[in-house]
Amino acid sequence: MKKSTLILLSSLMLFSCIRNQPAEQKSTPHDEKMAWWREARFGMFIHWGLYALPAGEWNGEKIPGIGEWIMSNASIPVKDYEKLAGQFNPEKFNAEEWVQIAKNAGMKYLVITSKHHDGFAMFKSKASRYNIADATPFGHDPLKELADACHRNGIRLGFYYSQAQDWHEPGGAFHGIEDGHKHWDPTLPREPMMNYIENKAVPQVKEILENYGGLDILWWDTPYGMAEESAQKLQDIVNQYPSLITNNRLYKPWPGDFGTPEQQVPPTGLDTDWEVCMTMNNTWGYKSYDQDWKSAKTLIRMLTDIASKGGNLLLNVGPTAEGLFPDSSIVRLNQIGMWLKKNGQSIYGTTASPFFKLPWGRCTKRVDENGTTLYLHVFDWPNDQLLRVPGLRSRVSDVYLLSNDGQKFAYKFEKGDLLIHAPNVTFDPINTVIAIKINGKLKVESNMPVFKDGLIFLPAGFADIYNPGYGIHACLKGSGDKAQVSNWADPKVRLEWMFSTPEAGVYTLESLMNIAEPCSLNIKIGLRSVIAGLPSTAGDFKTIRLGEIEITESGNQVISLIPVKENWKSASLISLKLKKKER
Ligand code: H79
Repeated sequence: MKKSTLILLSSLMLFSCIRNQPAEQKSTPHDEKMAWWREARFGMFIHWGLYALPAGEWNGEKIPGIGEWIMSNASIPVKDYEKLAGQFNPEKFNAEEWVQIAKNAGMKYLVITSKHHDGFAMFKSKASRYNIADATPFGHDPLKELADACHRNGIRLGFYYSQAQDWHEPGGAFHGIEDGHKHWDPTLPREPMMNYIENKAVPQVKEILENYGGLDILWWDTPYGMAEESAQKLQDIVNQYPSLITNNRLYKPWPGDFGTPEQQVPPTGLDTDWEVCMTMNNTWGYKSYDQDWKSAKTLIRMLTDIASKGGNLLLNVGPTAEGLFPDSSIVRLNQIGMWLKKNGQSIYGTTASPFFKLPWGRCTKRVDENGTTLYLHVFDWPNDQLLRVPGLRSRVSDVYLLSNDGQKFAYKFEKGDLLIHAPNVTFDPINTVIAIKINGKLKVESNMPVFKDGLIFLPAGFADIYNPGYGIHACLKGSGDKAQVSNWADPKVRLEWMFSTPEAGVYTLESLMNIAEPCSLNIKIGLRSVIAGLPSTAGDFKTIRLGEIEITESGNQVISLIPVKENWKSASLISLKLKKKER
């Protein structure tokens, strides 16, 4: 073996799936504040407001887009939208029931919209009469009951507060304000945003932090038009609550306590704490006719995927104007809860996977005074009775089914991999969790693709798929050798692979792809890039030559495939190969 290859291999030993996992070091005050949140892993988002009444329809017309945006999307005049308050009477609202559903789903915290962009406060407010206690026949404060129910049940509580957008106020922001657009309602006079910040946002934020027995989370959103000075006024209030956790959406450059990927799961972990917020259908606020529900399988695997990357999932429910959760939401929450009752130990309080990629599923880990446990989340149960755990270089003392520790699995080590004997029974078709007790120190050698036999082979299953929050999502279909990136229809979607090569030089690129119509891809490694023209493959997978590219330095690399948006239609991809060109 060449010396360079040796150096490369040893540096790979430390390279895991998480690009920047926080080191397990002494805990800081920040760590102490975040401890419960990191342990929790799974929370409920609730979007509830006046928009639940129109439920996605205005004047008999179905309004496209997310339901809580109906006022903006349908350009509803402020005075017309206000009238909804007169009809809002959620008599079936039962705080205890909501909290029980969340708790039973295995959720540890709840974040509810105290005021969304429409400007209507769902709590009793002295700062503005446009609130549920003063402006509706319901006439009292449901968030007070919800807070009490959370406290009774040991569920942590957060409020969402739209600090910048407020479509009801002369000084509130709206979509387009930064580009100089006008509010859709010309009868709403304009005022400086600071008036709104000082007279409504600041007093209301004081109210919610004071009146509910202490919030655990304050969830800001869409900082359109926010000046730093405005943000600072709100931050000054937050600073009086040292245990309060806030997100990164108060003011654009400010990181807050956690990052907030919305409607998308990042392909790898992030440097900071982070929480994916996600809907079960395609809307946050209730829309009567949105029946495009994600399955329990998708949601359980999503929670697992997020945990394996070190993040939290905040999963949304949009209650009706009567105060009920949609049945389809309840059914899914129940199924997730049943899975978590058996397998929760593999999610709560776990940290990110030490593996680069696992072709059959995901991994989470727990390091505590009892040592290290790896939880293998098997999405695709092997049909050759062999589950390969790549590069596990630790001693193992036990391998068993998490939901039944009497079910042990035989195992052996072979060529640096751990092989687990998987019987011909699929224990859980959604996600079977196998626990591995590590004896001593955890050591994993990365299975990141490397230069071998003159080429670098990058399978679809090893790709990082960067999906946009709002747009068409590409996904991995199938598993193992048959895995393909499919539904790659949105040009905002890019694919990346990490790999390593000890050999700088010129490489030719080819890919096994199925391409609907002629289009082009921008391919980048480091500072080099090429544009590849792709022919149509007439409905089949074909090997396509993508040209050549220079790798200027040996070592770890990232290759990106970025659609050229002008002519992008749709493609699927099975693999990418880089072959070293002999000179
Ligand atoms: O509260 C939920 C959403 O209402 C809020 N954040 C989550 C947690 C949110 N605000 N904006 N967005 C999400 C995404 C923005 C979508 C947009 Fe558009 C698409 C802005 C422009 C195009 C919606 C549709 C506004 C105009 C058209």
